[in-house]
Amino acid sequence: KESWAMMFQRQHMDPDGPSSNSNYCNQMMRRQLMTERQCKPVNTFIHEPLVDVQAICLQGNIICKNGKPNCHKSSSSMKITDCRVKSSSEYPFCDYETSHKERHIIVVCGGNPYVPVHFHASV
Ligand code: UMF
Repeated sequence: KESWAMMFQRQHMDPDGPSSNSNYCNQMMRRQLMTERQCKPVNTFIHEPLVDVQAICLQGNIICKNGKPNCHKSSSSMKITDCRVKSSSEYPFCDYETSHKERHIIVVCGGNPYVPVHFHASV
């Protein structure tokens, strides 16, 4: 069974990316199985080494939007790509807008070892 930590890696880690084309999100959202039951509306891929993303769980502890204390903000900005489904997209033909950014990211950490389990936001 897929753990929360594995699910985070599948949905949010692309350390070797992004491939330079504007179809990035259309390809990656499908390849990483986020278009199976519906088109997942918003999803961020992180283009940094996994160890650097895991280290965020040891950095700045902040309160999450839901009031829980286990959100962590990266001390440095990270290369990310935001995928947002277009309003014209119609399942099963999921069509995404691709935007490459450099932002601090906020992840939710959990488990033992204490690792990223959800992507919360970029700021
Ligand atoms: N989400 C992102 O990937 N990036 C954002 O900037 C904002 C949101 O909050 C619900 C879902 O929205 C999260 O799913 C996250 F993937 C996405 O599976 P997750 O990580 O909890």
